[in-house]
Amino acid sequence: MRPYITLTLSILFLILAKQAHAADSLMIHSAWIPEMPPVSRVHAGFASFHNASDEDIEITAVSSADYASIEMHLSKQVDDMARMIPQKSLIVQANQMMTLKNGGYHLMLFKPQRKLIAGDSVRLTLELSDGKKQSFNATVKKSSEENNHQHHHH
Ligand SMILES: [Cu+2]
Repeated sequence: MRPYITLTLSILFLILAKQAHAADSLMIHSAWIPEMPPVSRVHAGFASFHNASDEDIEITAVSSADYASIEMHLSKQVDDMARMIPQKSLIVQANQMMTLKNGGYHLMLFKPQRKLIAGDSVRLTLELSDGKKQSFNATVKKSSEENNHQHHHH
């Protein structure tokens, strides 16, 4: 009986340790929201997700107190038309960097709950497929600002 219990506990510990590790393995870099005119009811959100673990990480939902709802989209060219296709989840592959960008995967943030201007910070929360949540800040920036910034790096 006893060796069996020990073995079960060891396995359980390994599983828990692995899950804890997985949740800490998603790093979020340079999250930003292009500043929009105050009348705009929908904003875009961009970031880089770095999965430093050996297992895929699935983002199943995104939320923020600053928006009524948030969707994950993929921009695609369909018959010469630019379409945005809602995604049920985003998968950040093991040991990969996924960069949300214009014309690719991005966040769509609906109905801002307050006036958001360049320099403001928005708290976003990701929900992962294992039930864990991970929060991060996105900075509101003028689009031109970010373009200049990116230009600098190249
Ligand atoms: Cu979209």
